[in-house]
Amino acid sequence: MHGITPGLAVVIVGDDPASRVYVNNKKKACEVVGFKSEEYALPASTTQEELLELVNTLNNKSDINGILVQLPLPEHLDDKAVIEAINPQKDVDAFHAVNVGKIMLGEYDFLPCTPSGVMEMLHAYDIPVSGKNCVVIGRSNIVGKPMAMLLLHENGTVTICHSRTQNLTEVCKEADILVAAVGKPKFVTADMVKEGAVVIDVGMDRDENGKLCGDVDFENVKDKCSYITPVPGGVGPMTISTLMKNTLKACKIQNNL
Ligand code: L34
Repeated sequence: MHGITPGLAVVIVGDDPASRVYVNNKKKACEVVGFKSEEYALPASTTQEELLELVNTLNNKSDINGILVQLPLPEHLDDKAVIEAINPQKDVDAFHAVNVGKIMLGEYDFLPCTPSGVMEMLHAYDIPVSGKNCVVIGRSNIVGKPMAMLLLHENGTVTICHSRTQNLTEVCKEADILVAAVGKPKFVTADMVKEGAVVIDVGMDRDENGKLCGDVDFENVKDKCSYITPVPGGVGPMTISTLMKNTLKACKIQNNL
């Protein structure tokens, strides 16, 4: 309509095979929706200075509306400093402190892709959040913490569990909506799930045979709950669709549309 094509830059450092798959899926999604995507694949030996310089270049590139530095970065790189170097208006992950702060206040431009994708799924299936017991397992800045905040914004009664939580099974059993973001294969077992609960699996793990699986023991939990997301084919694709939405929004904001 306006003759502008949204542009996403994806930066990947090193050769983590899982990251490679996710980045490829993001590029494919850009193609499907007609966005421009640029990939910057840097060697694992990249220095902090080189990475910051690339981010700076992308901040100043007018045809790039969104910048995403795929995490995790190799050990010697400081992911926090890299994220803070991204122009908040181009931070389509919503990881920058400015965007995280805005989310806390409930006035944001972007939401982090995975939690936002989860909320969209709940909406699509008309699953009410207001007043429900929502339990999030995991407290990462990328998933657990923002997930809890989004559920809270929709008036859920939210509990965040983590490695020091006592009586985890009892707490999880109270959940009407249980979100697993632990990073441990099949961590959530049937005894931790209330009959009829909604179970959201954010995990991207490998089972004992090296097969992709989630944080939830799907086979044993599926008959107990009312809804459950599969891995693959659940939260992952939603993460990517939110990224496309955020990139479009960034483009609109940057072009005053
Ligand atoms: N900066 N780093 C940054 N932003 C992100 O939003 C991510 N994340 C997480 C890891 N690091 C990041 C992702 O992109 C996780 N993640 C992600 C993205 C896509 C998929 C999974 C995780 C995905 O496409 N999953 C497919 C299966 C993939 C496979 O076959 O291995 C699925 O169907 O779930």
